[in-house]
Amino acid sequence: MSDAAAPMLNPETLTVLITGASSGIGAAVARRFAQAGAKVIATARREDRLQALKDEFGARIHIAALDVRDFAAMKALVADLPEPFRNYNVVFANAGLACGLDPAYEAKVEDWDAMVSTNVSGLMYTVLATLPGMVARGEGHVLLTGSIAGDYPYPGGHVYGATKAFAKQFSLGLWADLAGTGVRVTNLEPGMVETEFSVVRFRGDKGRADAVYSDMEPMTAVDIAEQIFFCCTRPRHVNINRLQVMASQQSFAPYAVKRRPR
Ligand code: NDP
Ligand code: 8X3
Repeated sequence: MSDAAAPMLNPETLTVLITGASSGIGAAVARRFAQAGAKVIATARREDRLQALKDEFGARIHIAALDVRDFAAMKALVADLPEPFRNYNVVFANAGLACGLDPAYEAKVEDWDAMVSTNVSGLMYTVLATLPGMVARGEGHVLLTGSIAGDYPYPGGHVYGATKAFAKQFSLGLWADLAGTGVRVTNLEPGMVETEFSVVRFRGDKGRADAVYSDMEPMTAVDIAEQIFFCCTRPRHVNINRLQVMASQQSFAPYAVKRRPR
């Protein structure tokens, strides 16, 4: 037994496949790894945003416009990867969204369907399309973007929180299958991060989105990218199962008590 810490993984040996790379956390993770010399496969629906990444980093980035809700498209992505990107060894399954913050009894079924199809089905499709290759190669890492909302409920969070609870339990189940295969699994569970998340949740209402982060300091996508980078570059005998992070000015809601009117 040695007292010396094992060295971190060399990021230049990593090829990182990212969903939701056009914005926010996914875009910051793409930049973090590309800047460190990794190769990056950047995917999302908005191709112009992906092209901006490609323009910034050139041959180190492969881009593909796709919708994670389309399993055939996910499988085609993996099958058609150009040679330098074929042996990806990190998958960051990150694409996701919240739609609305209305109470459950006023919610729209379209919003619930959008969250389940993206955050649950899209997550499953990403993992199922990418996992066999990494297991066959005996090397890889799957990271899911969960959320504190998967542990702690809040008013209006109903289906969004449930999709993130799925991510947490899914990651634990994956790890039960993957331990010993050389493929690691991490569920990252952030609290408030200022990205386009709230603009999307409030259907483009920028004023309402900005109010979420007013008079406090939320985390940034770059903060989260640093945590992902940390998880991925631990030596191979170390697996971080779950990593939960909050902004320093965020904590848990007190128990709600609905008192009788006097
Ligand atoms: P953004 O809205 O900035 O980014 C979301 C990303 O997901 C975009 O790149 C978007 O790309 C992509 N995306 C959405 N739907 C699809 C789809 N159907 N197919 C492919 N890509 C899709 O928000 P964040 O960066 O904050 O969100 C990233 C993840 O982090 C989400 O899973 C979110 O739930 C989670 N999260 C966010 C927190 C926060 O406070 N911001 C906290 C905890 C978790 P495009 O529209 O181009 O397809
Ligand atoms: C996003 C964080 O607290 O807005 O997953 O649900 S929260």
